[in-house]
Amino acid sequence: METTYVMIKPDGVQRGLVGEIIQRFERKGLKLVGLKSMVPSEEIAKKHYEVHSERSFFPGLIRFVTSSPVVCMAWQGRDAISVARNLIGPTNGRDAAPGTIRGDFGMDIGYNMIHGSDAAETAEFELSLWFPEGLMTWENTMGTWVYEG
Ligand code: DAT
Ligand code: MG
Repeated sequence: METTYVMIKPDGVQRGLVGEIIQRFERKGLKLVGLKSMVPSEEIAKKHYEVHSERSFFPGLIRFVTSSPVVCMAWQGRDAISVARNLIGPTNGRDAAPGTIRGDFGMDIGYNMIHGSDAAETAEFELSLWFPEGLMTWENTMGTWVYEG
């Protein structure tokens, strides 16, 4: 089982898409093992996007992501990292296929509503950054009808 870090960014919250977005992960069959909302500090935002710190869009990205609440989530399942990235779609909403979150709701590379970890190492780093308190362990009885074996 993999666990991935997913975050609805300020534009997704401001646009009232929180329920719609969470529903897509739920319906897919992923298990929710972490959920909270906060206005991120500059410190946590900079750590999260550290790989982009030399890019020209970095200052604007930090301003944006710290501007109002985000919804932090941890979703678990088989291949959860790639499954979540596929639900989310490519970075620029204008290139994203309909059916993906960015394809259905996004028109801009900067305002793309949602973040999803891109690899096992980044998932581990991001989950410990945003959920230092740890994640929930629980039995999802519906899971027996999500995976055949
Ligand atoms: P993703 O969120 O699809 O993993 P990324 O890791 O390449 O994309 O970039 C992180 C975020 O930075 C992305 O969601 C939006 C912003 N961003 C990336 N490239 C950008 C660009 N060329 N101009 C403005 N914002 C950009
Ligand atoms: Mg990324």
